Amino acid sequence: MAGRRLTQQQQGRIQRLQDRRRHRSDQAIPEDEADLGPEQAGLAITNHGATVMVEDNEGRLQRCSVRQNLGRLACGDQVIWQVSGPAGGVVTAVVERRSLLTRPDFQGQPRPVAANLDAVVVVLAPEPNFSGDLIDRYLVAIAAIGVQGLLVLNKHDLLDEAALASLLNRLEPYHRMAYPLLPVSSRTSYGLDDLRAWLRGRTSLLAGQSGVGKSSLIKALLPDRDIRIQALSAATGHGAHTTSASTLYHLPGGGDLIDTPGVRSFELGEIRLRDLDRGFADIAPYLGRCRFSDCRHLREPDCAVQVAVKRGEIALRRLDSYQQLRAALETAGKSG
Ligand SMILES: Nc1nc2c(ncn2[C@@H]2O[C@H](COP(=O)(O)OP(=O)(O)O)[C@@H](O)[C@H]2O)c(=O)[nH]1
Ligand SMILES: [Mg+2]
Ligand SMILES: [Zn+2]
Repeated sequence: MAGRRLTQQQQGRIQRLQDRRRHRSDQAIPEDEADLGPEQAGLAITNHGATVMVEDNEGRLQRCSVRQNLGRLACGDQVIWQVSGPAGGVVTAVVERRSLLTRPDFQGQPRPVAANLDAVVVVLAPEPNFSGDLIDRYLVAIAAIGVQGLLVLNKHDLLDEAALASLLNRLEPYHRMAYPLLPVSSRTSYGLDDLRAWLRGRTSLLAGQSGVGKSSLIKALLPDRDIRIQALSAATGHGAHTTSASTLYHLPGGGDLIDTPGVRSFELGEIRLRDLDRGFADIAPYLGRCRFSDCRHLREPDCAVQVAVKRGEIALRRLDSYQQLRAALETAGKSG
């Protein structure tokens, strides 16, 4: 699918190039259009509006402009680029994205942030404490963009056995839904090898409340991040600006980590009512089994969801959270 679309785009471009060459003798052609190098694959590492840093197949950074018709690129985009001069190139095509995280811009329009993600790591900690509702919202948002969710419980070093057991008990509904849960400590490095193993072979980003330790984890996972930032700053000429833009890093043990400073606590965003069930894999199997097709699972007779709660198959807290989110989405008019 992705290949076919790209091929069509490429065919279109080749056709246009040939047309231009035919007219070359009698028409002025912009220099960058006429003298492009061969098409090469690359990976968008970071995006500064008009300029995108593309990593080429040899791992070198190429400063590229972007063809206007491509729209805004996201960090993690796989691109086709062509050398357009001594100092860089131009991105001429974007491979179809397998997933896309967007964030509303100042006009409320969705702006691409991270493309081709495989997973979002939700970082939790005993301090600041987390609410189940917050986790549920993250998981709905994660399910809506079609990527995997991983729960990481950071600051393991602050927990004695009883406190850890109590937190794990609170997280039990997620464990039942087969979300992996990794207790770690960026301070003592406890569990970090397990986290590295999980991240290997995936493109991930870290999300979570302020103060849970995301920056500390990124530091632990990416020992040469500062060197990379310096290289990016030098290559873009944007100086320290790079640190505030979403950036893709290669993890030393394999896998990629996209650092998105602005969206670490991303909220519901583009979520619609129909996304809700995907984020509630514990409740979804019972929906549609109630006596009334428009059952709201409150006090209706023969409600399959309420029966499942009574049997302990659905945690009551999860149903409350589902009802709250549903009401919020209906109020916001996102019933589509
Ligand atoms: N005890 C303990 N503190 C941690 C750990 N990881 C981070 N912290 C502390 O938690 C605070 C917030 O960390 P930070 O990485 O800035 O969190 P962020 O806001 O999610 O990026 C800092 O004071 C860190 O030193 C950990 O594993 N154990
Ligand atoms: Mg931070
Ligand atoms: Zn019902």
